[in-house]
Amino acid sequence: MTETEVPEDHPRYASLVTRHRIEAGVEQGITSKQGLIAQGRGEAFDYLLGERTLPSADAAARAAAATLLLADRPVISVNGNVAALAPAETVDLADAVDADLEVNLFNHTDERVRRIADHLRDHGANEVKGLAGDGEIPGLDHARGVVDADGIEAADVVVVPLEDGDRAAALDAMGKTEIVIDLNPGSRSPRTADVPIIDNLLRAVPNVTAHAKDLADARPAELERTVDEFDADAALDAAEAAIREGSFADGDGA
Ligand code: PTJ
Repeated sequence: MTETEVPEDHPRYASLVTRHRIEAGVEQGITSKQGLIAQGRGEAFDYLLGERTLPSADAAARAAAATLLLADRPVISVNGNVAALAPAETVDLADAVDADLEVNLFNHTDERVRRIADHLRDHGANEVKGLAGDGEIPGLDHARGVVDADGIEAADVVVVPLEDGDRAAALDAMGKTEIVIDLNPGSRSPRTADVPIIDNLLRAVPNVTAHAKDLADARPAELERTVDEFDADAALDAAEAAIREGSFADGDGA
């Protein structure tokens, strides 16, 4: 069954389409095999969260939009899962906040960087960084620390969806403001982030874009207030509470 053959009235439609995208990503050489495992882990957390955007995640998405609009050099980091799941949505977000896109991989190969950059261009991106590899994230081994000098290395704000904890910590040590999208509120990366968005990438990316469009004419003082009022610890706590205290009563079974 391909993505277009999944019946839209299937109770697990969104989940099945997501799986197909990740599977296709692996077949196209965009997504790593480990990306399949990451997807499974994400799905489990999404199920526990009720497959919805919590009010705390929506507040985080708004704070993320304000942070990006205030940034001087924002960069959105794209890995193999992000490219497979939400290429057009990620390009739309970059356009809405005037951010650069940079391919940055945990399991780095030049071939996969090139394929992902082409895939993003097929979905409307103009310039995609990550091919120069002339910068570094200090404190990581070479392959995992490779970035572009005029991209992530020079950025003031970085969006790192589905990032691993080590790199999130290393980016934090470089003084970057980090926006992390991750379904697991216990992961080190959202716990390191200035703005953790505990939501499915597929919902979170278009939501940040929608908030950015809504805030496009806001004055800097209003954007700063939106950022200041956001409480990262409270957002993490709210997601953890939703997972621990949720109920399967209305579940449709996976
Ligand atoms: O393409 P590469 O080489 O850069 O590799 C990317 C992956 C994601 C494979 C790599 O960074 C990795 O192994 O990540 P982890 O350590 O498995 O962490 C992935 C995190 O993303 C986990 O906390 C998952 O819960 C979360 N996650 C998975 N799918 C989604 C998600 N969060 C939001 N939306 C999703 N769709």
